[in-house]
Amino acid sequence: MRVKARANSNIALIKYWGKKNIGLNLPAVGSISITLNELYTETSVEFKAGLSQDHLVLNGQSASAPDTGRVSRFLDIIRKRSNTGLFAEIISANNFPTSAGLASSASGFACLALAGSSAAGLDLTPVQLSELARLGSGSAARSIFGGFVEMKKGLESDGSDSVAEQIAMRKFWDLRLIIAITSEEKKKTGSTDGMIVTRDTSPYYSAWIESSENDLAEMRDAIRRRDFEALGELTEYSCLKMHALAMAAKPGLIYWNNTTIDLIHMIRDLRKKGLPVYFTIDAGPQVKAVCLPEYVGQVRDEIRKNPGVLRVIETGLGGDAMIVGEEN
Ligand code: 2P0
Repeated sequence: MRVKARANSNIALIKYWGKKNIGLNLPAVGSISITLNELYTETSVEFKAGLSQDHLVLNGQSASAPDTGRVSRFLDIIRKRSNTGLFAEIISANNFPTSAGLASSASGFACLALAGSSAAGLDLTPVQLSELARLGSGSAARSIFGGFVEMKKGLESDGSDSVAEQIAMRKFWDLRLIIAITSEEKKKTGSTDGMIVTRDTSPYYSAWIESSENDLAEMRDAIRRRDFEALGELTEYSCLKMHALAMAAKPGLIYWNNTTIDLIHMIRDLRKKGLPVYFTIDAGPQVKAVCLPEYVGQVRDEIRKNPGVLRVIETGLGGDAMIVGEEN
């Protein structure tokens, strides 16, 4: 059976950076994200007799060996759990730039976990899907769920409690994100490599780990109270703390370009002028402005004035990963 799924991307408000176990992909810290409605991956998977290897079509093209290898290793987990030896044909597409700091691995592996496990006949619960997705990419565990999501770092050595859970539904609080695309290039250092060099060399790593529980507790509380200012301040704080941590690695990781920095200053200036808007930035140069619905137009117009902004994507909060098609 060919199964097609859709999963939304997400953006962390409290960031994940660092792993305590590379093999099981266990995060060293928990994280809190919002799931994004307008950025998604759609993937269909069919395990087929007669294939001598997995075949991946990514965004309309036969995928590179490294991309196919990462997907194949992930499907090996599904093959083992479902006792199938068949290889698969995987067709996947993002509706946004791949590997440019827009969390394509988050929506990608969440989607592959759902489509792949269903195509293999496994009927997993959302929590089991989250655990499976985590093995593909840490942030993917969060993209199984819609709305406001917390990823737990977990205590078990086998990773069974290192899963995400929804902490509030999308309709609980209508937040908007305006994403400024400042580059469509693939980033130079992927997140996994960046996290390893940070853990091994950044002198701020232990402080990052120690302070994370407090950040998570404060963000949970800000969401519960629907306190936008508290959410925004914490979001910028966690973003800058993560980038400072990574910049202090050897060699230092700099994911930003000039426009990224211009937009940071611009967003803070807008706030001084009374516009409630905050930024966050992942392991890439795109700037994501968080605001309430009534300010979307003003924030978008201001961001567009910067000549380094290639285009802008607006989104609200999205829902759970879901199956969108099945055929025999
Ligand atoms: C996050 N990022 O919390 C953080 C903030 C980027 C910056 O999770 O190695 O692709 O596959 O577990 O999930 C991006 O890293 O890393 C990420 P892996 P992932 O969203």
